Amino acid sequence: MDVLDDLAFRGYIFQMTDEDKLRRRLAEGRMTLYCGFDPTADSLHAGSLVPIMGLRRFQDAGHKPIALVGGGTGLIGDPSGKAEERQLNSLEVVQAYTEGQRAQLEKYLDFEAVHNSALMVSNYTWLSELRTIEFLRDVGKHFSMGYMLGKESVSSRLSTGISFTEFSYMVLQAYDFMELNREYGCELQIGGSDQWGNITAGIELCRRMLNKTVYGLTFPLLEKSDGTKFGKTETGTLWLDPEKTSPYQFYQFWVNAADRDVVKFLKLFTFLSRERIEELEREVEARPEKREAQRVLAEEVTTFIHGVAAKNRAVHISEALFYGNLQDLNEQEIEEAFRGNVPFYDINTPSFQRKGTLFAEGGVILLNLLVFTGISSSKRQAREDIMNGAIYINGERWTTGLIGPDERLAGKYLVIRRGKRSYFLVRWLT
Ligand code: 485
Repeated sequence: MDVLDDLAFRGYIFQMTDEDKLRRRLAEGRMTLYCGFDPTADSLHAGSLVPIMGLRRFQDAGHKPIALVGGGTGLIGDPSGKAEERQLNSLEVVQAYTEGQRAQLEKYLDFEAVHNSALMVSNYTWLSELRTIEFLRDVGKHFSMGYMLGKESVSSRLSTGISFTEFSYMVLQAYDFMELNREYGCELQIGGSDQWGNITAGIELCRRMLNKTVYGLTFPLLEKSDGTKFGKTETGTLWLDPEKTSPYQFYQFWVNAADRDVVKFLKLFTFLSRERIEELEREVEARPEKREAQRVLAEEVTTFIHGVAAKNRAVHISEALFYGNLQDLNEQEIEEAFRGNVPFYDINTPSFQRKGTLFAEGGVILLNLLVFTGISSSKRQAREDIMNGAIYINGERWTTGLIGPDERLAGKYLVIRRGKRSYFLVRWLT
């Protein structure tokens, strides 16, 4: 299928410059395109998925993608979509973020393809070499005040305030497009809809300074059917770095997609064929309770981002938790499922042991464990919780006073549940 038709089917297109011309140009043969990512955090997040996968879809259709990391622009701060002036980060911080994002982006594009291998660049390379006088004379002359003030990113900030630093941002991004056109023949820039102003500024600059026709395409901003922001979990942002959001948490995010969102997500976030997606769409209609579409979505996205081994682990953890077979989990899986997700107690630390007597002949005294950890709010509450059968150890209801050492999962963990859904992780080493 034609790449633009495929992108349209998948909900990737918000705006394009001169669609007919772009279509004809794409049909003529390999095109080089780029998308820029500013290093404003140490990891990319769910919001970067559509742009990354967008580059990848163009590459799979035979075109050459450039991933640009904004080592230079990240030092300035894009006002697009921002209600307030940004806090500037230091050069060291931006450099560290740049390297982190570079390493992540490297995993998602093919840098070994014979004819259209991907490229990775940082605009610090050329922006840091610019000289003020030349820049203002040669580039600045092409931007009228009226044009710049007319951009949404600037006009929306005139009443609240915008520095010359952020005001100038669009010129730097425009300069990038020109640089990439000169250096690599890059003809298309893609990005989220908030980037339209910056992208068209670059198109304008290429026309004026190089007399070249180049193109722009933007993606819609994502919304969930319930109106909440896409890409947020209970604990915050859905990061692509497995240290910040574990593959299990990542998988859970997608498994929990609403029926009203899942088909849209399958189109945007998987490489499944149109036929397969339509088949899954019929599944959602006919048997929503089976959540087949959500499962396929979660497996596909998790595999693309974290690889097949991490995906298998996430599936295994999810099944063990769902059926209460915690014994099936190995040490790594227990940590991935719970650490950072639920309250964690290391009962072997001196500070914990100072709380009182925890160990007796034959194991840990459950009542004291519940009180010292705060899992139950008082001794009386702890007694009640145990008597009412509200306490589960490793998925089993626990009504006796002691927990023996053999109960430990992987020889070191106890997973405690109080009531229906409050989980706690206890590490017990000796
Ligand atoms: O030449 C360029 C230099 C920098 C950029 C693009 C081209 C980055 C761009 N100004 C930007 O700020 N992008 C955002 C970011 O990096 O977080 C987001 C956009 C989003 C999507 C994504 O980057 O808000 O719409 O384009 C890739």
